[in-house]
This record gives sequence, structure tokens and C-alpha cells, in this order.
Amino acid sequence: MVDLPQLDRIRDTLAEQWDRALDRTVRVAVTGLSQSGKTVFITSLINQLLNPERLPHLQAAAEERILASRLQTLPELRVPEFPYAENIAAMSGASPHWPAPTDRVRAARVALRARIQRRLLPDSEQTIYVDIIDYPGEWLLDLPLLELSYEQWSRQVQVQCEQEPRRSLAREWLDFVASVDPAAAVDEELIRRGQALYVDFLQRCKNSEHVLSYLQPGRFVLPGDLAGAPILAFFPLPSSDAAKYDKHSLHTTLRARYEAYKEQVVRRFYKEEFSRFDRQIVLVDVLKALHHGPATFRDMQEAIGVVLQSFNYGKSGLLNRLFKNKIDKLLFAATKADHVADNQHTALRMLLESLVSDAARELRFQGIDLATLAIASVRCTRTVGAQVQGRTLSCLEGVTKDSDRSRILFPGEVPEAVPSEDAWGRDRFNFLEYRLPRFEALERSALPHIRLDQALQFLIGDKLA
Ligand SMILES: Nc1nc2c(ncn2[C@@H]2O[C@H](COP(=O)(O)OP(=O)(O)OP(=O)(O)O)[C@@H](O)[C@H]2O)c(=O)[nH]1
Ligand SMILES: [Mg+2]
Repeated sequence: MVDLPQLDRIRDTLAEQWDRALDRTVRVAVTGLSQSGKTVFITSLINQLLNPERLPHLQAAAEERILASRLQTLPELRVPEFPYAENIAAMSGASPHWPAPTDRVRAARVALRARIQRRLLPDSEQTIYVDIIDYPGEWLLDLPLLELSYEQWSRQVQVQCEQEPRRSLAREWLDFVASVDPAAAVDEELIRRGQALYVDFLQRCKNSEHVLSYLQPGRFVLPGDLAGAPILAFFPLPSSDAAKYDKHSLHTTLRARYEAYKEQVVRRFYKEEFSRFDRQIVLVDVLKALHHGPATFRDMQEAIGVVLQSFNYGKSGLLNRLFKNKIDKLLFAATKADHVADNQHTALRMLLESLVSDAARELRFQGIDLATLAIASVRCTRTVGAQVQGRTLSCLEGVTKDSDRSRILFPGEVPEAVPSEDAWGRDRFNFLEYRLPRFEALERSALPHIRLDQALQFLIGDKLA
């Protein structure tokens, strides 16, 4: 016979074991090229979890099981904290503005006190931690370098520069490289000049009308705390026969510095920031790429392709080999969906799906749960109907970046698949950027968004179930 207090004890032990068996920390890796919307996404995600009032698709929020939430300091104290309060202050008030581009790694932890449902057992109150890091998108393009030798990388840059727009943007650097003898003795002054010209070329790619993003190494575009450090003193130098250069040659020195950069900067960054996470979201600004035209779109597609290849979690994948890392859920999200009318969101999602289809096939094969969404971390526009020649068109109401008053514009239609060469008519895709509207008291209220609750349900919903 088991007496009642004993039964209670058994039940309590079982409950404790149940809770311990479930890992209640979720580490979410936010992946996205420069300006894809990572910082705004993280800011809005924290804002939504602190004020879970506009999240009908996050089950725990809809069922009012999120009892309390707060921002906490991460146990790893070495990483500076994500400037949530600063970002929210910037985005609200009389003259709201977007957070500045990120120039260093930052980390955030949201602690959620939630009522968790347990099968056959009474509900329990639990604390769930959501950990997230932010970093400059430029650094993401460093990961594929780990797979490339100096010669392979130099050759890759050379091939890229055979095509426009890079060919014109790289003219000065290409002239310089043509005048250099890889077998010559090391000359630090020459290395400095070559590196400066190469950095200048990368900056032009980024800042030209083509806003290119396949730019390597990432630290050359955004050095952060490595500005001026000798480890950045190298540049790609295509050459026909690397084996014949002696150890004091220019080529051998550049190769050694490239390898040191890979080991000490790239591998370290990924080990410290990317080696342990459970869930991943890949943010893609598809609309900006469409807006800037075929060269930008192709470049972004290639950049995302190589980044996703690096995030291949299979046995032969880079991350797996380096860090034994494995995620179980991955969300592809087309950001800034508020730049188009609501009836375009399905097409936007489908376009993103076709953009990442190769990577998705491979990831699915590895047993990773995948989803694709069109989201806006912060909704800055409103979809309104406008009568044009007897037809109702879905238009957007908002303040565009270059204006100071609200207008109603027809933003056009999003193609459902990657446009073919001849489908890029002049100005066919004209998706403008929008200013933040005025929000009041964001410390205590939630930002308007599009499908951020669906993103949250996919990424962390099961931990709150
Ligand atoms: N309308 C709208 N614009 C957005 C949204 N999210 C981001 N943006 C715009 O995109 C820009 C870049 O967003 P960030 O979050 O700073 O991008 P990031 O990926 O952190 O960029 P880096 O730090 O440079 O890597 C912002 O300054 C806004 O102009 C959104 O949800 N809606
Ligand atoms: Mg950022």
C-alpha cells in the first residue's frame, strides 16, 4: 500500500524530473546579411516578449500563460549587452529613428516566467530563457572563408571581378595587382597600399547603387575593434603557381596572414558566438534586392547561398565539423514585409522559398524543421485600397524615407519566383523604404508587427507549451 503523502512525494519527484529533462534555455541564432534587419528584429522580439499583448499566434501569450518577463544579464559577462533601452528610445519619441548599424557583438537574454502544461501532471510555473546575439552582418561572410585556401579565395575574387559591376568598381585595385610580382620579397609598404586599395574596392561595392553584399573578408568592411590591427594586413593576390614562391615572398606572406585571420578572427568569432545554439532564423531583405536590380539580387542570392552552405548541419557540414553544432528548427524570414501591400505577402514568402530552395532541401534532409515567413519586425505602413480607373488597388500609406509627410503609393507586385533575365524591366520593382511612425511609451507597449508572433511560435513556442 502507498499512503497519500508518499504518493504526493512521488508525484513531486516526477514533476521535478520532467522539468529538468526539458531544457528551458533557447539560444536563437539570428543570421542575416548587413542591413537585413537583425537589430530591429531583436529589438522588436524583446519588446514583444516584454509586452506580450499583440501575439495571437504565440500560443503561450494567447492563452495568457506568460506571467512575467524581463531582460537579464547573460551569464557570459564578457559580451556587451544588447542596447535594447537605447534602441527603443531611438524608435519612439518625437523624432523616431532606426538603430545604427551594428559594429560589435552584443547579447541579450529574456527571462520568461510561464505556466507550462505537463501531461498527466498539474501545470507548473517555469522560467524560460531566450538568449540571442547581435553582430554586424558583414562578419557573416567570413564563415565560408574557413573552407577556402588563400589561392582559392584569391582566384574567387579574381573571377568575381571579371564581371560588372565589380570590374569597374575594382579597376584601381586590379591595376595595382597587375603591377605586383607575387615572387618579390616582402614589402610592408606595398602590402599596406594593396590592402587599402582592396578595402576601398569593397567599400565602393557596398556603397555603390548596387549595394553589393558578397564582400570578404567581413572585417575589411567593418573592422570593429580590429581597425588598424596588423592581422588585417593582407589582400587577395591571384597567381598562377603558388608552389614556386619562397617563404620570404610577398605571396607567401599574404597567405600566412590570411591563414592567421581565418584562425584567430573568423574561427574564434564563430566558436564564441555560433557554436552553441538551438534555433536559427535567417533574415533576408528580398525587397531591397529586387528594388536595386538584377546585379544586387544575384549578388545577394550568391552571398546567402555560400552562408547557408556553411550553416550546413550535416556530418560533412563546416559547423558540424568545427563545433559539433546542431539545430532542430530553422526559419527563413523575408523582412520588411511592410514595404509592400498585405496581398503581396504570399508572393514574398514564395519568392524567398524559391531563393533558398537548394539549401532548404539539404537542411530538411538532415531532419531540421523548416519554415518560411514574410515578416515585419516593425510595421511602418498601412495597406489601403485606392480606386484607379474603376479598379481597387492595394496601396501603402506611410512616410517614405525621402519624404516628411504621409502619402499613399502603389508599391507594385512581388514576383513569386526569382525573375528571369528579361523580366527585369526598368524600375519594375520599386519598393521604397519607410520612416518609423510615432509610437508612444514603447517601454510599456508592444510595437506593431507582421507575423512576428508566428516567428516566435515557430522558434520558441514548444519551450513554452
Ligand atoms: N519598414 C521597416 N523597415 C525595417 C524593418 N526592419 C528593419 N528595417 C530597416 O532596415 C534597416 C536595417 O535594419 P537593422 O536591423 O539595423 O539591420 P541589421 O541586419 O542589424 O544590419 P547590420 O547591423 O548592419 O548588420 C533599418 O535601419 C530600417 O531602415 C521593419 O520591420 N520594417
Ligand atoms: Mg545590426
